[in-house]
Amino acid sequence: MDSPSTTASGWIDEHHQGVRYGLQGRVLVDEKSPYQRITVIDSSRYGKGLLLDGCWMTAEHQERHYHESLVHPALCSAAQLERVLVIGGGDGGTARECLRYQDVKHLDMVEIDGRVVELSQKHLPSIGGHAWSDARLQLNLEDGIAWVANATDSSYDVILVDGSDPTGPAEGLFNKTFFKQCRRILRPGGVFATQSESPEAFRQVHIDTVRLIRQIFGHADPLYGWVPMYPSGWWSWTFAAVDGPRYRNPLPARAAAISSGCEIWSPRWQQGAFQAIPAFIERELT
Ligand code: SPD
Repeated sequence: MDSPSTTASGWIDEHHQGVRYGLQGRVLVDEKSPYQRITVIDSSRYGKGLLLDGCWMTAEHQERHYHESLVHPALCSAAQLERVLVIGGGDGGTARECLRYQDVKHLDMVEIDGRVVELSQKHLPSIGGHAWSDARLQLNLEDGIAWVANATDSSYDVILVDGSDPTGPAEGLFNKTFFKQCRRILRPGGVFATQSESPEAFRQVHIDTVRLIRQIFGHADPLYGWVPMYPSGWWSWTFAAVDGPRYRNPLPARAAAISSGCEIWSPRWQQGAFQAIPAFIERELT
């Protein structure tokens, strides 16, 4: 379990492949849960933030880059939104964005580490926002891999995987068995999405993840954006559906209801973000 490195001059850094990604600030909490090391910090630039096993997860004033990119292409395009599943996402940001859609009737959040939820609610309450008190949210402190394996066929309209990097507790969220189970429990007309790492800092993991999801669902495409605090700052999310690339086309009525409350996502931004596939990745995927 890695801690972020901290310096006497107040820098908190994630180290990745010989590069440091850091914020100036101070550590508020640094503890071990049964699953991982959890660190909560307060930074001058992005407010309070969360690291797991020494890797940046989120921060108050930067989280929208990540959460809007993961949620809105999926929720604006699935045929129905009645039942949504979020695997991971213990800071609450993904659930918060999902619950902006009135058509969502029930959201299962399955987070393995209850301590991440507790510390996020205490120190980063703006990230989960109203989601924590929304009656449609059911918080399940369980293993997401077991949850999808045990779920009924065709039981969710949207499945979002908001895990950490593929080491430690999130490792099993990147393999064939897991993606096959997700396909099995997705309803017809449904959309699956997962964070799929950086095309620069996790190049091979990214390529392998997109290939595998495409093989299992039939249709899958990566969308590219930025999360400046993550390794390289360049990030991706991969969307999949069985009945065609429906995630590329936001339904106008849903998009209109959501866009004005977004900082990053809009139908226009989404179109560009799917198009912005770097040439070296496109060659690998064709
Ligand atoms: N390298 C960081 C990948 C983290 C993805 N999950 C972030 C959690 C935000 N809800």
